[in-house]
Amino acid sequence: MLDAFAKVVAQADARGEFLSNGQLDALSAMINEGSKRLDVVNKITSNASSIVTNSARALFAEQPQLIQPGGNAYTNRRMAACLRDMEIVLRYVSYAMAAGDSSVLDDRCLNGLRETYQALGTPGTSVAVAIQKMKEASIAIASSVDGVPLGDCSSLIAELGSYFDRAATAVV
Ligand code: PEB
Repeated sequence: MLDAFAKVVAQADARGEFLSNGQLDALSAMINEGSKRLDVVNKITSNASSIVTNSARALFAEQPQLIQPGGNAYTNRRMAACLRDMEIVLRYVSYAMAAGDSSVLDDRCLNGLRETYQALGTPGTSVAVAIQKMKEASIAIASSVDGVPLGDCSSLIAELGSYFDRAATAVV
């Protein structure tokens, strides 16, 4: 598990080189946007349950067969497992956002997840739709103004989106 700093150190060390100017510039940009980054993490963290439930509701409205007899989210047990899975993915995306690096998401959540869903008979494409809905909800919340003057958050929002895309791609 790496963060943005440990990642560039590992990359430079693998080549036996000092950190490059490009690497230093990227770390410096990361430090300059540090408070915004933590704000994004905080907004997701404090709205996690509504992000999960609203996204699940939207998924089941689009794909009602999932909650009908024979569907993979039919019965309370499977519904609970589904909501739990969505929360796990959102939690690891929030960790990746905090770390500025996807390795925690990759190693501890996505590694082997496609195969797990195949073995369970859980439709990965539906999980990907659920993740996409959490992406939209999280970006809407992270970019909301709340009466506070909003600076340019475009690169942080793009980065946040990329972690969700990574998760969605990993399950299909
Ligand atoms: C991954 N999900 C399920 C299981 C596992 C995971 C390992 C099997 C064991 C269990 O039920 O607990 N666990 C989960 C995860 C990590 C982990 C992400 C990462 C660290 O440790 N069903 C649907 C939807 C979708 C869904 C499409 C969006 O119809 C999910 C939610 N996951 C789902 C369901 C089950 C499951 C298990 C329904 C139960 C399947 C079953 O037992 O038949």
